[in-house]
Amino acid sequence: MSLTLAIIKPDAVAAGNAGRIVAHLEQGGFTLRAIRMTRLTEAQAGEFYAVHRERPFYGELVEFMTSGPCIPMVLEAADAVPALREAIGSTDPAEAAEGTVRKLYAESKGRNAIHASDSDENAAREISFFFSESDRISTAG
Ligand code: FUP
Repeated sequence: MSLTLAIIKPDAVAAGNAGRIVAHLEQGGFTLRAIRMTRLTEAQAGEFYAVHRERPFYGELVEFMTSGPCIPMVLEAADAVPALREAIGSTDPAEAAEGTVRKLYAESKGRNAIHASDSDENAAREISFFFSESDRISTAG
């Protein structure tokens, strides 16, 4: 088993889809290990998405991610990183496969409902960005 980070983004929280997205992921085989609601500051969103700093959509991305509360969570599954990437679907919901979170709940490429770590290395960095070791509850046993 391994861990990954998901964030239910401000569009999905505002639309009242957070519970449905958590249920969808749980039904898809992911176990919740930590979850909280937060509103990112501009500095936090900028740091989280630092890798995109030079991209043309960076300003819009930071503005969107700070526009309202979001829900970061730690999910556990076998090969959690690729499994969650598959479950959320393509960045652009128009290209996302049927049954994926983005196909079901995303509005557009920018307002796309959910974030998921794209590598084990980034998952470790992103989990520590939002959670401390003691926030991650083992649900086994
Ligand atoms: P993803 O890993 O699928 O979330 O996609 P990327 O890492 O490529 O992009 C990170 C975020 O930047 C996306 F979730 C939304 C935003 N983005 C845009 O707003 N426009 C783009 O053309 C590409 C990404």
